[in-house]
Amino acid sequence: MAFELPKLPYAFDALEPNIDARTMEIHHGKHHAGYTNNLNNAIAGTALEGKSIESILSGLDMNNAAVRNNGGGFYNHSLFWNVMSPNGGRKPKGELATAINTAFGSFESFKDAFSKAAATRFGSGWAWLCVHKGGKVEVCSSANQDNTLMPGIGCGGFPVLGLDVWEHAYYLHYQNRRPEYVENFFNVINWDYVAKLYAENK
Ligand code: MN3
Repeated sequence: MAFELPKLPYAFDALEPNIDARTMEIHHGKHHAGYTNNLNNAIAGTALEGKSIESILSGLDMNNAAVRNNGGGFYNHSLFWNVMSPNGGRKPKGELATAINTAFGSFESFKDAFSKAAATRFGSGWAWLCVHKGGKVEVCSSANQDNTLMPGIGCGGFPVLGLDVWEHAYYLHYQNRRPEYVENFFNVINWDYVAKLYAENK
């Protein structure tokens, strides 16, 4: 069974003005679709065919560039669409809020750490909030389409929040102003979904 491009859970323009419709259309319909097709081509006829994406990434041969780049791209964007919502923003609640406060001292300190990870990732990559077994959360970043499910990448926990800082994610609207894109991402974070991933993977 081949991997399929997941449907966006909202309209292309639903995240305006924080993320513009044209960027969403190209990002989902071209970039994510490309990673999905290339992943399917890379695993066709190999031992990886039929495995879950989590299993493929956690057991990845990091020298397998086609699966590393496209498997990461498939997974990362599937997560990315779901951690955003037109009804997002505000702050996390419940046990996720407690975990963030325990790790960072406050939501504002977490936001600073996450924004710094996103701003200082040189070139293309992702910023992450991860959960470790036991419930501790940590912020890190990774290059290209790598993610923390892969062996030896970033802080190594389960990614519950990811931010794409490739230029294709923001350049049409923000040009070189990555920090402004990161700041506005906080207006659309779907904390209910992040909390669900936290609860399932802590
Ligand atoms: Mn992208």
